[in-house]
Amino acid sequence: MEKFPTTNKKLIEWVNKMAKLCSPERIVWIDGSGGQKLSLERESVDSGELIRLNQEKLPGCFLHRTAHDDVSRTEHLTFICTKKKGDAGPNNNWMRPFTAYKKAREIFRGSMKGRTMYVIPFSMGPVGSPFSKIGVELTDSRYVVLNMLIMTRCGQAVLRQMERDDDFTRCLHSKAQLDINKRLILHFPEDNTIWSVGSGYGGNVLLGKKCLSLRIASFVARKEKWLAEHMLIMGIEEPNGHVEYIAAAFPSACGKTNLAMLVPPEGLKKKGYRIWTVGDDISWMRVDSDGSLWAINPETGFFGVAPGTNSKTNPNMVETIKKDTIYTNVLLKPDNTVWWEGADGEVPAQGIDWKGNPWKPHARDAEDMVIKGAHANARFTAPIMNCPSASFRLEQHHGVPISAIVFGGRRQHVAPLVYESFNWQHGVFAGATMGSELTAAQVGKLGQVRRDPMAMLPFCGYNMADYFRHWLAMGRLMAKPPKIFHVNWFMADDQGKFLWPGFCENLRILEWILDRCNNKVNAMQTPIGYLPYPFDIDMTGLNLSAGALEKLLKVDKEEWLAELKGINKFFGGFRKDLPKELWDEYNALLGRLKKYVQ
Ligand code: GTP
Ligand code: SPV
Ligand code: MN
Repeated sequence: MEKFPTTNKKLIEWVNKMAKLCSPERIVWIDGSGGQKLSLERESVDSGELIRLNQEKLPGCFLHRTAHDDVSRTEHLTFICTKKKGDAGPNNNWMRPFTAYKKAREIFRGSMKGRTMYVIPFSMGPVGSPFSKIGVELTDSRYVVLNMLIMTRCGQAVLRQMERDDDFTRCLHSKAQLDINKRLILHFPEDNTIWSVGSGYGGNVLLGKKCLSLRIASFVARKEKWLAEHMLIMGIEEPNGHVEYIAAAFPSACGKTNLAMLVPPEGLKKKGYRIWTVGDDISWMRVDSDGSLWAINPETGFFGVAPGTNSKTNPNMVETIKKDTIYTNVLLKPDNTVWWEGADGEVPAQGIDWKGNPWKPHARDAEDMVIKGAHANARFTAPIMNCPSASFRLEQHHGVPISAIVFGGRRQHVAPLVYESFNWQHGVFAGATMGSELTAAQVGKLGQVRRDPMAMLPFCGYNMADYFRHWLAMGRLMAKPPKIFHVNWFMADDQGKFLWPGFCENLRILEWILDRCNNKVNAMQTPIGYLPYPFDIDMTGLNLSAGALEKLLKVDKEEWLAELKGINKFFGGFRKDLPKELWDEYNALLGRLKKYVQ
């Protein structure tokens, strides 16, 4: 038997059992040291898993290319495996645990032959915080190890913690043959176990992220009365020096990363606003003894969308990814730096595209489609601490108090720029009925609208009807619940052109949101909620075309009545399980709209 750097019996037994199944040549424990990281990088470059980038221009940076059919989360191959089908709900693919283990075991068997199995002990949240959760990921991918070293706290400190507390989420990953026909992402919330096989793409294989921190955590959070959400967390320092925190849920590739680290636009900067980034993807929130909601970001890195990232849209991210960053599926330039569509500077005259082929601008493929240099879902993995706006409260075990929760989708029509819900229950309805157009972060048809409640449709580890009930119950646990808002940065005119400039200008809307939280401004009551009076949005330094703001702040009765039909169908899918309160909200909104004279 191997000598293991732990006395945690559960851990030793499990590692041995999984090693027996996967037959690795050897087992290596990740200790979190710089020396081990350097050797892993060296080995990855030797094996071709990583390309070392120009170390003068991009110190500590690497490029990785995935298989061509392994570039985003595969929701149709992702399953929640509970004993009862109803516990997974209509929002999840379900498989019986026995069948799932059996199917996956066949793919895992011998899958690590000739390879090393890495053991990664990791903590989601500060090590030792009562609010953190520990996991151990076994993987045969160095790329996974190097990403986990950026995205989570891992190594010795976690093993030490596991001497005190032997509970952990068992995460098993093997890239196996990277065969899409033998790919499964399986969650066993009742066993605190995750099995992922056949993929090498981030969301499918960095098991601390979506699999543990959202699917498993949401299941646990319901039992333990807290919330695990697909939300950014940001601090907004007001002109008087006071910092207020908000959490916001937007679906994948809909602007969380960009909002979480925005740089105030000129007009507002003069007032003295400053942004502090706590997290860009996941928020764990619980009610503290003061009766308000407190949030931590369980991660330590960003796994962000590359295309569109530049000094105009996201200057803080441009700074963040200049060092110690792993780029995935971007274009390689002749000087060994990287590029993507919408990056700073000139379009390179040539390069190697994300598939590893020679590339020139405007080149077309056999179907006459322009060949992209970077994949639309190309990403970078970078440490939060590289970010100029990183919050000084990242390591605080209690996190930050949340003043407002913001929901938002990507909608060309219907949803106005911003509205405030009437109360917690109405806010839960606004979150539960969120719709969004599909993006490159999912496999599916771009642009098609789907319901994505609280941006959690792909990530809720149990029946969403129970999830809504849990949200409603959380409201009753708080003496000071945050106010709930809905935003939409993506309204477009008939030509599909965005009406709102977005990005840093979104701070103008956050200012209104905070003013509402602090009872500083009045608002217009409409059937869908409170909307700003146009004159209450500070437009200093921003010129919108005539009438644009009015369009952005309009509640269109006919569009909303049509929207309610879609919501009715969606709610109907949950049958008797849907909380009555949500139907009450639905009927109340329908009644208000019918009476509404525009
Ligand atoms: P995940 O990492 O997939 O969970 O997504 P995210 O919500 O963090 O997405 P991100 O911030 O990376 O958003 C990426 C896409 O949204 C890019 O195409 C951006 O150009 C676009 N985007 C972000 N903010 C805005 C905005 O305010 N307006 C417009 N029009 N586009 C935006
Ligand atoms: C998302 O798709 O919401 C992401 C990227 O944040 S992934 O980690 O791949 O899920
Ligand atoms: Mn995400």
